[in-house]
Amino acid sequence: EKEEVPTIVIGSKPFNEQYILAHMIALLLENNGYKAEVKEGLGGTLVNYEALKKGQIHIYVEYTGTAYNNILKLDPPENWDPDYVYEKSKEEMLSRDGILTVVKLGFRDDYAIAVKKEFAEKNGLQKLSDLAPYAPKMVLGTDPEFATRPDGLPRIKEVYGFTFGDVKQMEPTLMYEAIKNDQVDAISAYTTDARVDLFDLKILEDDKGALPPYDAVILVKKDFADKYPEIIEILKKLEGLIDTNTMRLLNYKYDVEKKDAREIAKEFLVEKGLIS
Ligand code: PBE
Repeated sequence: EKEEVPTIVIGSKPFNEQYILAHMIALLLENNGYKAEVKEGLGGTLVNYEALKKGQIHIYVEYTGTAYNNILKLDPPENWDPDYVYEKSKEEMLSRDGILTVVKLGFRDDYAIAVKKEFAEKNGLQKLSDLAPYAPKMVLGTDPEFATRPDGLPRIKEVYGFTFGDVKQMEPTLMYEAIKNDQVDAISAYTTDARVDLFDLKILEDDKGALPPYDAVILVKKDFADKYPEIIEILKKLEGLIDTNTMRLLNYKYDVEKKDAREIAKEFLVEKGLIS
């Protein structure tokens, strides 16, 4: 083990891929002789970001649209160009907070409003605009952030002009069961979650382009990166390695097959030849 380097602490938000990816980073570092510790479900977006700024954690996985809107509070551009959102958030996190975007993992995990397929078919719903006459009578199930984030419900209200009759906030993983069991009528689904298809949900097309793209990126504090350049080189092995379908499959193993996040991460890295 590399004695001079402190234990590398990896934060995560409280959901499937965040656990899997945090363990993936930890395993990769451990395989290279470092000590690593995963904080599973440390908190939401701002808890992880603040902890990173303060040096309480060293690494976590964030999403470009989340950084742009929720962390940096930047105004939405005319059109959401994923490259622009990536570049702009990368630049601003670095200049404002000394946070480095080191790797784009290769997948997007977007927010999307989903309803039951059955409900969509019965009412001829294809896109978010179609929901306007129904929403005031519907209950939306969301994660703890979507209802208040500028890129969440407030943005939908602003662009589409409707709101839901009621909003129930819950842990992300519970949204899918909640709609399956008719406890809510729509959810703020994550597009990498396997349960969208498995539970016969329909994602309503964001026809007015309200919501941003969310490319997954690894964030590290710049002073830490400068001090330990080898760690950055190791993290770069994850660049573009996980496409959206792959992430959905890994999440399936966690949520449906009930496998351990660390095991899922390990299998994946072994299969890719990145750890032995
Ligand atoms: N997301 C979409 C959110 C939750 C779902 C992954 C971009 C986030 O963690 O910011």
